[in-house]
Amino acid sequence: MARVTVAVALGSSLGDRTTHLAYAQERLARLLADYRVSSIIKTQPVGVVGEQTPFLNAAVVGTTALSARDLLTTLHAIEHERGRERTIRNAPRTLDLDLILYDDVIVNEPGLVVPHPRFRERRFVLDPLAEIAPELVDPVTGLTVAALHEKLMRAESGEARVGD
Ligand code: PH2
Ligand code: MG
Ligand code: MG
Repeated sequence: MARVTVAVALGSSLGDRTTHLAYAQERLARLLADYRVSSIIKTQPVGVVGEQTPFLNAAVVGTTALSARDLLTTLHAIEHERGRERTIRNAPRTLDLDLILYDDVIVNEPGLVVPHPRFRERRFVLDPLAEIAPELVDPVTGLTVAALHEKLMRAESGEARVGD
């Protein structure tokens, strides 16, 4: 199969967050070619109940010959290597690796939805992704990551443009 460009979002909010992210970045650097990695940012937990430790978030981009399903399986395996336990939704986690974009492919299957359904509303995904891959295109909206990022920043600052 031909190589495709993919974007993965990384998050950690439990345990040694820096080490979990460093481990994931090293694994992904070996898994993907044409590898690009963002800075790590500290973010307030979004959509969680009660007090939680801040997240460390980052994004990586690269190319792969793996299918979306096989890539997702590998991402889950890496999460597992950091002791990720799946309890309740949005529980604190050692490592979360989300497949954000898989080339221009749209998938809606049980357990596999790409582009990630919520990434357009998430600063903790779009800030690091726009840093390394502003040119990537979201096949659902047809907008670039740079445009999605600007749109989200405008929405959060209370501005709106005609047509938005
Ligand atoms: N991930 C979530 C829910 N909320 N908040 C931040 N700041 N960072 C995340 O990675 C994150 C979140 C679900 O995976
Ligand atoms: Mg997630
Ligand atoms: Mg996840």
